[in-house]
Amino acid sequence: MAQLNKSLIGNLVTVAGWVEDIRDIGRLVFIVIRDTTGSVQAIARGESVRLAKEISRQSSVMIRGLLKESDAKDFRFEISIQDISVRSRASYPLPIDATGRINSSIDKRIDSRALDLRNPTVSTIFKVRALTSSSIRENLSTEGYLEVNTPKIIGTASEGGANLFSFDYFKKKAYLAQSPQLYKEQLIVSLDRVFEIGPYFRAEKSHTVRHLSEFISVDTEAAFVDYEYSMENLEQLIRKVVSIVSNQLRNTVMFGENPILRNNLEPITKVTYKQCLEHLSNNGEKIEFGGDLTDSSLRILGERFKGFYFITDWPTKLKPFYIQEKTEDPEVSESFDLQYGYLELASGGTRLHEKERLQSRLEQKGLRPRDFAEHLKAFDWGIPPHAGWGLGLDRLIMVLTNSQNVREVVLFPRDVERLIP
Ligand code: AMO
Repeated sequence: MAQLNKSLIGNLVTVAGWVEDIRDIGRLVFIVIRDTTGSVQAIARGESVRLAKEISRQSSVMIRGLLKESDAKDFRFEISIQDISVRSRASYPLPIDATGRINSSIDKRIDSRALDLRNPTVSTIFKVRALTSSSIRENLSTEGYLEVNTPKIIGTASEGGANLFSFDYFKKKAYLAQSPQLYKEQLIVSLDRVFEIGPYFRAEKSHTVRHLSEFISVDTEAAFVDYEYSMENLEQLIRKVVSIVSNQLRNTVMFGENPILRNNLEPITKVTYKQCLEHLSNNGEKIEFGGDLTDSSLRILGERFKGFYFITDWPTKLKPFYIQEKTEDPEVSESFDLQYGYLELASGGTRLHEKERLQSRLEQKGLRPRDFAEHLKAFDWGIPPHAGWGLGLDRLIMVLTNSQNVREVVLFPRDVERLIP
């Protein structure tokens, strides 16, 4: 409906869309027609009443009529109908109420996702998602990062660990990539700064509101920098994205309901892992140094540090083999996670770039250096010191749209239970 404007008032216009609502009051029929850009009210009188009464909600129609200014509070314009043609009839009963007035469970909605997207509150989430991706692209490109695409079908486990999907690939065993980690590091031999936005796959049997089997990650890697730079770079990106999204959503319901869009972002606090343990211990949750932060402990931390915060300096043994330890305290690593309340949004760090140290770290982690020979050879080619991060796009969109379940922000989510639609 974006094409309708004041200059067209008094003219015959044609609009196409779906019928969101019909109110039949006898001699008049009010029809609300919507497309992805908005809605308009059309009124059938006289001859067109008979045609209007036959239309079912959610059918696709084309309407021709005279454009007027509307007195109704929800509409700028109305169309006095001269002609209606039904282009595709919606057959009843429909599986869900696409206006969202009658609530359906997230599962039922995803089963009929294409129809669910006719609800403007739902489609707005995906507009935010598209805007977030494009502003991330634009910002990283401006910062000198080159967009790359690394393979998703891989021959060896990317980071070690057991959570990989494997399949037969022309009689060889292949895997779906769990992250672009090894490739993005190898590219640092020559490309200086790279980023990728792509799908990754994790065969984790997690039944939670934040885990998917297929998720989108934004990954960066940069040469001659360390984790302090990486955190700063991620913070700047988050600030830009939040400001772009809040400007765009200023006039929508979603804006009013979301504290991060309404308030100016404070500088993002940094808390070390050790400080987190102290806070947890003061709140009755005792974790020894080296223990992972459990779901319940992250919830306690999320209460203390509202909004975005970094947890830095994780124990080396908790982090993957490629993360560099601190020279002055090798038990602690140059690493960070970006949190939003209890939710982990990103992780990153300074990488090991010396081959011997990488090899011995692989061994310490119980991995075999020879399984990583393809990767390790790049470390003989003068690879610069480097650092980077991986940010879960789906989780960031949860935060930006104030959604409590990651499935809300993914068109066709894949999880332990779901493989269709
Ligand atoms: P990590 O494994 O922490 O780090 O993943 C990075 C971010 O990706 C998101 N994420 C997920 N989102 C939804 N469902 C999942 N199953 C899932 N798994 C991860 C999270 C997480 O913070 N290679 C490192 C990154 C780096 O060091 O550059 C990595 O993959 O938001």
